[in-house]
Amino acid sequence: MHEYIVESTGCQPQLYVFNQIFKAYESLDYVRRYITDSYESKQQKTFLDFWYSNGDSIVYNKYYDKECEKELAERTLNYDYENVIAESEEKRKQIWEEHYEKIYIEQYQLYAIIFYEYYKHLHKSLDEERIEFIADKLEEHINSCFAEDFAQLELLGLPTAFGKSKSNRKTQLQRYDNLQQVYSGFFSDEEDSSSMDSQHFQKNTVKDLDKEVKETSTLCDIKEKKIKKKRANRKLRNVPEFLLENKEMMKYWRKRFSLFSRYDDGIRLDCESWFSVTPEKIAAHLAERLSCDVILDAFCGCGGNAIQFARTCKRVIAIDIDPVKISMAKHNAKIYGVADKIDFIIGDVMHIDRTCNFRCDIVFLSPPWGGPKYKRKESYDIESYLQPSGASKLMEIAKQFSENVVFYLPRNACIKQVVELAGFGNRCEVEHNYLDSRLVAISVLYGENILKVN
Ligand code: MGP
Ligand code: SAH
Repeated sequence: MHEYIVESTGCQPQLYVFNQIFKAYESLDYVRRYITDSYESKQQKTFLDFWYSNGDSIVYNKYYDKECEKELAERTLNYDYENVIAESEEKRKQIWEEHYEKIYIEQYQLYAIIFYEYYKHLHKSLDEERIEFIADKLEEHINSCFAEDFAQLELLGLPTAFGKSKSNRKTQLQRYDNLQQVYSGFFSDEEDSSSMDSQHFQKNTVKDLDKEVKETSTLCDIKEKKIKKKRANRKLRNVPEFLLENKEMMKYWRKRFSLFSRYDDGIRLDCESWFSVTPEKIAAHLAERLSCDVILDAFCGCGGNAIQFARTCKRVIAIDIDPVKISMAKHNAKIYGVADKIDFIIGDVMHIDRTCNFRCDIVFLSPPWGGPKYKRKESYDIESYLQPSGASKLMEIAKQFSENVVFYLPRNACIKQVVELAGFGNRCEVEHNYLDSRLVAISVLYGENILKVN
């Protein structure tokens, strides 16, 4: 196991994706080498990757004037291309110069929390499951390696459970007021500090940001309750009856636009789909990642994944056992204008007609997890709890159609089982999908052709 890859989108809710490659039955030495790498340098490296690939979109998303954009687009229609392009570039440059440092610091603060959560999750899941290759002595070693890093973060006041229940929250958050503070003493890793300098942030360009940053440090302001959540008095209109009847289900209604950005255009969902659908940003990210000619979405439900796959793949085969879901999926796909790229099939994945003999590039599996109660288990057993059968059986079926298989699984899935599912000596890539600071689910990629790191 090694290698982090991180991705994100630049607007709310922000998607963070951390990837980790694992090899089934890896040697002890290999793991030891991995865990002795410092937390700080990993955090710094992945943050920089994140910033270099997303920083500009985050800055522009926040500051690029929508009106100005509209006006420029109109002028493009009037064939004023050259001036429009020059003006637009000038404007972007100006926005970047004015705001990037402030946004950098804000993003750094958020990122540090999310990465910390991710790291804790990763270690906990490896540790708790006592993955075969981690012997008792190694466990001690992990603790001693990371105790210092974690203690340092605790000292900085970074909350350990941001976004979760109140009782878990720490009340204080370190405010970094300028780039020097962000880096002073926090990152001791020489190699990484030098790469920082060489790439972007020459210290002599750092301005005094005191006032400016304090005003815009959103995270701190939320924590200090200066920013109040606006949603309190919103009326509940057009809420489906079955959601109103069940308090637990109302949280899914509140995040309906995160599930489908075009929810208000008439998206249809039944009860099971409300809690099972893959949020649009995660589905879109997976679709980008798995772009290919033909993809099989074997448990398509109301179409959360299938719709996004249709945007990046030439053809989608979408199967579900429930005819109601298939009809909703068709309807929803029409709203997104992609229905003609999807072949909808009502059928039981466990009994696909073996004579139909089709192949596809990738098989995507997001089976039922047993309802929202899946999270009551400390560690989710993917061989016993997944429906309609255990992960190994599902993998066996999927492999009839392609060597490349992707599972969408609960965030508390037993990592030992997840890795072993790759088969002896094979690799898999575990993606942790966060929306803002919440770990929503993990996606696991099997098959050398679709792994990111070769
Ligand atoms: P969740 O844990 O029920 O929501 O589902 P949330 O808000 O993270 O819960 P909380 O208790 O932390 O507040 C999280 C995500 O998991 C959903 O958006 C779905 O994408 C996915 N999901 C949940 N369930 C129960 C299923 C399921 O049975 N099958 C599939 N394929 N996905 C599911
Ligand atoms: N990824 C989907 C949600 C899938 S929920 C989305 O984003 O919208 C899991 C789905 O699996 C449910 O819709 C359920 O009807 C379907 N299902 C359960 N057993 C099945 C089986 N044996 N064959 C095919 N589909 C099945």
